[in-house]
Amino acid sequence: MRTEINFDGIVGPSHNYAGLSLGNLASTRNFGKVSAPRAAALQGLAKMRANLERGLAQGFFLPQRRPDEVWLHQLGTTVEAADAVLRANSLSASSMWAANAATVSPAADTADGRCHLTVANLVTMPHRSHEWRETLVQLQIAFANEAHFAVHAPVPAPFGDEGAANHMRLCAGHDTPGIEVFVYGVTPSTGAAPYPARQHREASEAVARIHGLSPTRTVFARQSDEAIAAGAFHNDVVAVANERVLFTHELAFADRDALYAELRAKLPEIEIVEVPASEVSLADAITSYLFNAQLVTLPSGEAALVLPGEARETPSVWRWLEAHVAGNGPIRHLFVHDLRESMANGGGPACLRLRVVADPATIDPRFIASPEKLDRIEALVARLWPEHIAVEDLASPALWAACVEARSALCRELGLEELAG
Ligand code: SUG
Repeated sequence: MRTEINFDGIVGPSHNYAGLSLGNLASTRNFGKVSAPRAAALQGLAKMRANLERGLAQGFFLPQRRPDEVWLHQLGTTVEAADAVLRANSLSASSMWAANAATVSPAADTADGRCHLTVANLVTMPHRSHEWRETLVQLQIAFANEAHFAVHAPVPAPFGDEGAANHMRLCAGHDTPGIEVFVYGVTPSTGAAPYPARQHREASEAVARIHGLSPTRTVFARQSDEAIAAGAFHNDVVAVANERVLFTHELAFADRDALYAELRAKLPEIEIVEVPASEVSLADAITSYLFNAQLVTLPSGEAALVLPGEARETPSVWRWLEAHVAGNGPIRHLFVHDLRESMANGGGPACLRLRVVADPATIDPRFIASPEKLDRIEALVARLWPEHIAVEDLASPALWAACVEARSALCRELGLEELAG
């Protein structure tokens, strides 16, 4: 049976705070902080385990090989010879944020009745621009069954594509035809743009064509400049959708009235849950990652939000959530997780996962989680992931070797030797 599966990126052993993501306020603010890769990975695994226990289907992607020596070689250098910035760019564990791995259109939406996945090129940020190669390899293994899946290489530069983080799907049920909403940003042509718009309309349009989506069920919406300037470097920092529910901040979109009208025309049963700026400011929405929650449908049919601890610690946000759940709103349950390590780099619960609607039996089982498999991954992480990394450690050959070995050991543990090299 086709169901929604959340694939979480396992946090890699090189997780660190090198402050590489301009426009991502957490990344900039936490530059130079000592990271805790082992705790980071365990926090992510605990979220996966809890979602499994909630009756949700769960998969994972493996961390990528870091330092990325293939990329450094393409740049005519090595990890030893590279300057500190380039070296940090080769060492980021940013592939943990699986919402940026690809854009996924379920089989019910596409012309050929297969689930289509286009790997994101992530060209805007140097440290993320080299993720696509290994992502493509993993997706080609996980979704090799061509009767059910089509995995596409990234759209070419210069059109920036950041994947599912800027894509929402609204539908009556996960396996029924949906409305796919592609959200793009525009860097203003005049004046100083504080931050880059990372998702380009041209890339979104290309993905929609490649996936064979029906134009009548596809929507392109512009992100508000205000949201980008406030630190919403991806739309999933200010809006999230699941089935009939669009949960959004009032200031997420450039023309919200036109967007809501279009969505209501295409899916009359839509429920738009809008949080007004007068109750939760954009700044609070962004520091708390209220909208970067995973909005999921529990086996009971009720909707739940899987939130980061920061949401409970932000008074305006927690007040709004408690009032919503106490009232008649569509979100019935709140689950809070400590994801502090990923959050400090601007990655919340929803950043860490890629949603795929499919029959789990059609996917390579090595990427599917079970409690027993999570036990084994946790034990290996507890043994091999560095406890701490300071920015100065990024120059340490011993750290590079430890990161490569830890990741290879995980690949072998999961029977994915072909990724271990
Ligand atoms: O691309 N952070 C990521 C966070 C991605 C969050 N994903 C979603 N919103 N879906 C980014 O900005 C920080 C890395 C560093 O500074 O080393 C970073 O890449």
